[in-house]
Amino acid sequence: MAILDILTLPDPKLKTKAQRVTDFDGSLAQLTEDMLETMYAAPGIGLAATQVDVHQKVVVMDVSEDSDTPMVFINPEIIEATGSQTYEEGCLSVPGIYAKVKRAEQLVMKYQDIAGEWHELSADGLLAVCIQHELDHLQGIVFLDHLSTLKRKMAMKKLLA
Ligand code: GNR
Ligand code: NI
Repeated sequence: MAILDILTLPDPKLKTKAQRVTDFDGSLAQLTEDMLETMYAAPGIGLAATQVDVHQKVVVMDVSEDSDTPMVFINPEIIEATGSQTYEEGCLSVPGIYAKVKRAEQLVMKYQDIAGEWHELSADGLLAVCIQHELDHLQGIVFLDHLSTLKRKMAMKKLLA
């Protein structure tokens, strides 16, 4: 187990698009363990591999109240999204900045587990917010990219102050 360094803005590596995972081997299992340890230590409720400078489609999450429900999603894809909700988001890669972001309320995601088996998960509320936030990271998108130009500029100014 190891705690990994988390990239923060304005690091351009956060804009990298992740590649599909093709090898379901021991190094993938090791990566997900290290990502979970890093997420819990931060502390955060989700972490995308992009944030630890690994540009593969790997996400870990735990949105449970007691932080005792780790989830690992490999090659996740949202296949249905409906409704809308607004939630005040933060991000370990954008420390100290919080802003309301509008996203889908319900979604269905397909993903592989670390053995390569496919699953489907229906999500709403905070879990759906977190899934959309993490899948954005895999595409090189951070939550500030959902804000108006003015709000994004104000956030960047605060971040760099
Ligand atoms: O820890 C986190 N909290 C959070 C709160 C609201 C919406 C999204 C998140 S994810 C964030 C951890 C993180 O940066 N994941 O990429
Ligand atoms: Ni984030």
